[in-house]
Amino acid sequence: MTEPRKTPSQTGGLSFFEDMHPPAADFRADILAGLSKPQKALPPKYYYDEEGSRLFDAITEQPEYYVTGTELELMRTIGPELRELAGEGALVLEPGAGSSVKIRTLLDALDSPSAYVGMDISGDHVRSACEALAADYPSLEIGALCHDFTQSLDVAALPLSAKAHAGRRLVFFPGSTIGNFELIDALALLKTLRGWLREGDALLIGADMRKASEALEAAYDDEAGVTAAFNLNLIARINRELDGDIDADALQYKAFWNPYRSRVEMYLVARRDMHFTVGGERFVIRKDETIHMENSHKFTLETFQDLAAKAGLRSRKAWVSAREPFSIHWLEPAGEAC
Ligand code: AVJ
Repeated sequence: MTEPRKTPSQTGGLSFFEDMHPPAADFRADILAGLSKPQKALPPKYYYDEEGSRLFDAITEQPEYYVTGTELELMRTIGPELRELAGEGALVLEPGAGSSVKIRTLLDALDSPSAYVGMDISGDHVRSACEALAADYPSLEIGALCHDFTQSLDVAALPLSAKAHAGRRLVFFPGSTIGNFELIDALALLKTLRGWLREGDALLIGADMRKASEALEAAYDDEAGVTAAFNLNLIARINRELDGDIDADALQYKAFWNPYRSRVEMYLVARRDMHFTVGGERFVIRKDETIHMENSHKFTLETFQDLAAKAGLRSRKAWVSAREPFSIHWLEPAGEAC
């Protein structure tokens, strides 16, 4: 069931807010399942509680974490080309919309975009982010959707104006978020996004690139310890919300570049044998055993384009930043996904 449409005055400047009721995440079940695996692993989507979101923003300001600044600078550089490729009156759709400056950079570059639709699994989050955007872009048609980007989406059914529906659809997926998925899941996600596109529409997506292991390991284990704190915050959240007693001081954050899988892997390593309880269940971690926290895959232009091609997306244009290599791809639907 979808919520009834709200008038703009009720939605703080938004044309609409709709709750597509994404399947509720089960924090307890997911954490207990992760801790019960032979290789303990915690799902990274749970990083982003209030403190976690604050810590992630702080990561993007660390000198070693080149990802956010590099992508933003590249977006600014290619603005005129994006304007050309998108044409007039594009409908911009952003899965996993945050409160980021990247979307503003894109909207500023485009030639009178017809509408923007932000989507996020957290309804409150996407609603306030889109309301803030609406305050800055009062003449732009803006909608917010509580939606899980791994679900399909009928774009034609969104309550947008005829003008917006007539525009070229431009799906914006920045940040190299695609790199946090296992390749098989990244492929599935690209296929899902491909499903939102018609002939002539496009996916604009950021993908971080392979580079020297020193730069990668520094980016994911900054001097100031913010990335370590970001990881340990999930342990604090588990202790707080699931009545856990994990001794966070006995866990050491460790990030390393795995060249064979072309990804940075992030772990918490036990400094000693640990016995703990979470959600009423008992667990043991031996000294030097790890909890796998996250992966961040790094691509070359070819490996990313090959992945996109498998999802039925053809590369129209790709740009690489001048300093730390980061790529932005303009992909268009090509035949069928395999
Ligand atoms: C979510 C893709 C933006 O992998 O670079 C950063 C997540 N984790 N530092 C990344 C992350 C630790 C980040 N992105």
